[in-house]
Amino acid sequence: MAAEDAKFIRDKVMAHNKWFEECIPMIASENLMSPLAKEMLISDFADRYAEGLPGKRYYQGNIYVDQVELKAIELAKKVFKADFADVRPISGTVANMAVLFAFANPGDTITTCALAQGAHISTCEFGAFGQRGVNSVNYPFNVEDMNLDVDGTIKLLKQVKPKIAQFGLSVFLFPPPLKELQDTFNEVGCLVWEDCAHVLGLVAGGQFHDPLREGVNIVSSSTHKTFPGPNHGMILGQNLTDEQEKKVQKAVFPGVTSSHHLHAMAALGITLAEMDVFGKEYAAQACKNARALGEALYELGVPVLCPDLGFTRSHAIAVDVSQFGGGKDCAQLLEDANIICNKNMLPSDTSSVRPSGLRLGSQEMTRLGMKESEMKEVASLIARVVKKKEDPKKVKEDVKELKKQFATIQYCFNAGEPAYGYHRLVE
Ligand code: DSN
Repeated sequence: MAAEDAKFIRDKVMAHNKWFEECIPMIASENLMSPLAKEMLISDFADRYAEGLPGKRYYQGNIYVDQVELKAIELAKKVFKADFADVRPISGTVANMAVLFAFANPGDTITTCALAQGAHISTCEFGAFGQRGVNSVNYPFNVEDMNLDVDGTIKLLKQVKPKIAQFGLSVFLFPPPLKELQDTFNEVGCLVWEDCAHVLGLVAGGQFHDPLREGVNIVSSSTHKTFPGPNHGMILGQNLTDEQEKKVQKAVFPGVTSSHHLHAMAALGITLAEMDVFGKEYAAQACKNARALGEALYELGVPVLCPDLGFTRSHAIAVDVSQFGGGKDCAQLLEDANIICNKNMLPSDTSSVRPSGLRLGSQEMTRLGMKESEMKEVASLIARVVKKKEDPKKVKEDVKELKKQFATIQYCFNAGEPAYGYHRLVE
């Protein structure tokens, strides 16, 4: 019966909520929204349409939607010190597609990072880039530093003269060497684009790097990874011509969206306002926590990449668990212990199904108030499962105990409210 089916779905969602309340989530691409931002998702904005730009819509009923969107654009420009912002893309990949539609034609060459080195799937041959028909050429990568080989990249850029030099990773441990490449960008005359999805919250808080001050013209992003907003997207611009800005706006609508998920756009606006106030403290702590997690795991005998470079400058670390059964098995054992992470390819891997790594992110537990000392406790729980092969069920009880102490959300206007559960619209 349909009612039973609906009940089934609701019960499963409730069970998921309860489970995550008892978990330590460490997936580097997820986060928790603030109560105020989450409230926007159940507002009437969720039921409405808006196409086009504020003041130039194709639907009536957008009086307040326009005001919210203009405020969100203003906040995005302020937080990222950007000349231009478009808050309508409904995801990071949709933002990437809009940039492609705006600036790349089939047959154009774009230089990108390679999938095996941690690039996002949308930049691959079989992803949005390939499907747009662009010719992607990968930068040489220095596995020791988990970063681009600067000399090789300069050589490549001069050789292939790309229309666009694109950057950004999903295992984003260190900032790309943009300053070192600046002269070459100028010589080649390419547009510089960075997909900042993983590090957007760090950039907002003045950590990791400052792409728009380092020669990047276009930032595309999702808004729910280190940036603790809704599942949504955004495009920022710097030093673009009016014509280029219009191209982006046209690519977003009607290129790759019609209406743009107004409730998520409002939640993005709230998160921008919160990051304007709390972003600096949150981003600094997320980076300190990731480094502390890396250090603690390393000391416990669990290999973490780049020990000589302090493991990471972002929220993420890459862990080599090849000697403990590989990423697939270790991620499953950790899930059995209520520690949620994902298996990940390391540069030497050829299989994405059975890779040797794990990717761990500190950002969500940072939002819940964990500091460096708790990262040591988390590292110890991970090592008990992965290295010592303790029964995950036993470790799970200790995970639950630790998580109980971190049940409220921080770095937002309603700090201290429960992180899980309902957020109703009330006066
Ligand atoms: N696939 C996501 C990640 O986890 O990195 C990014 O879209």
